[in-house]
Amino acid sequence: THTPPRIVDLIGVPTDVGASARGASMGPEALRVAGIRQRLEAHDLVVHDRGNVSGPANPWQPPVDGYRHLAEVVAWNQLAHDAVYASLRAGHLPIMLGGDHCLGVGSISAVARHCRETGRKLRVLWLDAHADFNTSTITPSGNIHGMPVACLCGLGPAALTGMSGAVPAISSKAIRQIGIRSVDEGEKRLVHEQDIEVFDMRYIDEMGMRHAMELALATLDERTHLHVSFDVDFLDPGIAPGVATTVPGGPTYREAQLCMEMVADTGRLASLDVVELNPAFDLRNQTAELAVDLVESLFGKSTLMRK
Ligand code: Z70
Ligand code: MN
Ligand code: MN
Ligand code: MN
Repeated sequence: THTPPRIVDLIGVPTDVGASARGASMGPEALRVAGIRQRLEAHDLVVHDRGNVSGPANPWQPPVDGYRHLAEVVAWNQLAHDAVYASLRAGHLPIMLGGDHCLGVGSISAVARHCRETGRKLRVLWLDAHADFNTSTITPSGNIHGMPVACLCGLGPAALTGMSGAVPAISSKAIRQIGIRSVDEGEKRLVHEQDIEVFDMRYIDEMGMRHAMELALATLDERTHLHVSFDVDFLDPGIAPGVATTVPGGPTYREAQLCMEMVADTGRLASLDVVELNPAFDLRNQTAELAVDLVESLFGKSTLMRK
């Protein structure tokens, strides 16, 4: 059988307005320098590098009413939403190169809108050390990169919760979180209240990455749009120092590879975020190279055993 070449759009969104430290705005270029385009092309994908969208500067201000830089975060997310939505409408597979993880709101709101319009079921895999489920009243920092999952579930400022055209943008039942190991006190309560399915590091230690991913990827079918939101701080800091918020005890290289390969095996991956890569903390771009290596596995880099 003949399947048309899959077309991937690389969408750079160079911002750090939602982050705790400056530098994630250099993420898109570091991923390009690490060869993301060429590595995807080697897998028979057609890659369009759409360049970077252009948004407001980082004013580096303290929080106002529980949010840092809310206006700038909204502006960048609207740009991300519009670019991701246009890519999906064209039948392409968008890869958003962040940028900090506040951008998950815009990217996944676009995916949610697309799924609503095309009658698809959405599954979101959230690979992260953090649950990103804070709100303005419980956040310890005001940093909006700690809030995107809550916003997508309808908890947050209207300008972010309504971006997909419906509130909530996604059902909390559509989300699976993997690798979680740093959750704030109030945040914990909210994650339980919303009944988010979490495979935290304790779970992965006891049951293994294979079992966690088998459950996280269960009940997908041919109508499922699978979105992966890959926060690079998911990875153990020993292999991935190039993030602002390292949390010890993350997945090893082997565990991360298996995670990505099991996603590839589903054949359902339809959109991707790569966020929180921070070249200001990296060593010789090694974390960018690792992220590209793992993205390659997400798209089915084959081993000897599996074609
Ligand atoms: C903390 C907060 C965070 C990174 C998300 C940290 C949030 N829970 N940090 N992603 N890198 O401030 O809300
Ligand atoms: Mn995150
Ligand atoms: Mn994180
Ligand atoms: Mn290959």
